[in-house]
Amino acid sequence: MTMENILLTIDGHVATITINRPKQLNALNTATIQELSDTLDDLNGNSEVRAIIITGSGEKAFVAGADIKEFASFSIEEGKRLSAEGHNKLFNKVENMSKPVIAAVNGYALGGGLELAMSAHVRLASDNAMLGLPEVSLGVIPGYGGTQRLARLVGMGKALEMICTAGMTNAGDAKSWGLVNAVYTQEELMAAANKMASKMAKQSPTAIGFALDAVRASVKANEGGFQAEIDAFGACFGTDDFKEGTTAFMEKRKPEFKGA
Ligand code: DAK
Repeated sequence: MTMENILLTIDGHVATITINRPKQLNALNTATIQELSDTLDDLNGNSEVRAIIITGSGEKAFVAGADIKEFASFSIEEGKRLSAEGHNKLFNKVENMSKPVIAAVNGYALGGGLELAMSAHVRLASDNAMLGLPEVSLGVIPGYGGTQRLARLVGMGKALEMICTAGMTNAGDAKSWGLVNAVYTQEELMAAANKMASKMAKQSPTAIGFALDAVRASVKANEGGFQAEIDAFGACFGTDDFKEGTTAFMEKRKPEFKGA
């Protein structure tokens, strides 16, 4: 498989996927989502791999969100379809992996980037990381599971604060809220992620697979929320606010929302 947007290394039992679009702050376009999806399928079927790390290229960003320049032109139907597809292709796939996935959050984790990190089983962050769901500043809502997974991790109050202000939180606050497990310097982050992954890889892969299933079962009852998110996300694509939010981003100005 030729991959233009991600790098894959396998060292012993640990695989590391690096999203590699540093000039776009590793923003997720459809090609990158597809490459991640295919790679995760391969790794899930590779019994030599027992733990997976996902990180971003460079020192500035893990992933600064979905690629705004790409999704700005989507219609309501495309928005809904791509949201549902994205859930299955990437975000649910990460959460449902049979081996543990660690997100090494090495900088901005915004929108789809934070949603990707929240789909992982463990999040470690560098001390320069900034995390947030800025979607409402673009006239859209988190469409890749963020409305569901953020509330699970930090509780409804903090989740609604983060979603409704579109604000970013730093790594220290994110740790105190339970959004990330631990914070390291940029230099220490990958060593810490590898150390944790290696420790996981020494345990019984069968037992870990069952443990992941059991922990996931605790949230399966609430999956209706994901469909509600997909429907609401699609509806945003038909609004003037969405056009204004994405156009303002591309024109590098503040949006003026009319609420329509
Ligand atoms: N998409 C595309 N390009 C991006 C990007 C993004 N999300 N984030 C950054 N870039 C690009 C910038 O446009 C810039 O490109 P050039 O102008 O150099 O060509 C380059 O990366 C460097 O960014 P900046 O010059 O802005 O760097 P700064 O250090 O000044 O600022 C920043 C860093 C992270 C604060 C800023 O770049 C920023 O605010 N980025 C956008 C953050 C954001 O709003 N992300 C999107 C959240 S919404 C969907 C489902 C879900 C979603 C979408 C669709 N479907 C199913 C269709 C989810 C949506 C989101 O993720």
